[in-house]
Amino acid sequence: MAAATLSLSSKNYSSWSMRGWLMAKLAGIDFREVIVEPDDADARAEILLLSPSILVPCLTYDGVRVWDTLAIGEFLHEIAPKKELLPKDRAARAHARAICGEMHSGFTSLRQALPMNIKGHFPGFKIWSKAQADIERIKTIWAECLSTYGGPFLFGKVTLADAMYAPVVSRFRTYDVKLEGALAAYADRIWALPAVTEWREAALAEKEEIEELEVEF
Ligand SMILES: N[C@@H](CCC(=O)N[C@@H](CS)C(=O)NCC(=O)O)C(=O)O
Repeated sequence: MAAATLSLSSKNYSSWSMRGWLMAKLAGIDFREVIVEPDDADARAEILLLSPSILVPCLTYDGVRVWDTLAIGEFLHEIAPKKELLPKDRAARAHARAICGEMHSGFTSLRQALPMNIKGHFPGFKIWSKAQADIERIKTIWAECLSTYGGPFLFGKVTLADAMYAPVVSRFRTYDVKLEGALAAYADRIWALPAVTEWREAALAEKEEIEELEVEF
């Protein structure tokens, strides 16, 4: 079997890369990272070859090419069922899929106003109302999951849902979004996961900076 590959872009800025990578780590597959620089024309051609959507991440596994993070998560769940990347219980699984879908298709204000930037830290960052509404919705999602399933992760054990929301934890840290109690503890737990630690250490070691995301606030 050819080695699996996962195309990624910046570890500091690319939240979808982070999600796909964390999912692959949770699934325990062996894979080679293919880092592509989206601004570079040659690299874009390379991404196109790897991923018909011209987006990262894209997983190639055993001759199967899967792009789009939700599809990657579902595929990994199928090939590594013992890892229980989605909850065993059907109702909990439906709940997990719903909040993964919500992350995948929503929270556009949060994404625009608070782009992922692991290296950045902007204390006292001013958050506009639409982004605040997204933050409140995310807090509600986390609180409901933690109280329904008892923690320590959203559905008890770590699942795809935690991978989907891990970049949000990063954004909250970067833009000084305050959390309390169980939510703060959950965010700290995500940040301390070995895979998340590995990812953020690699992000900190990255040299490239995207100027418009490095504004002084
Ligand atoms: N819906 C896609 C979103 C992927 C996406 O937007 N990826 C961004 C990086 S975070 C990208 O590849 N952008 C390419 C570019 O900007 O050229 C998914 O779930 O994978």
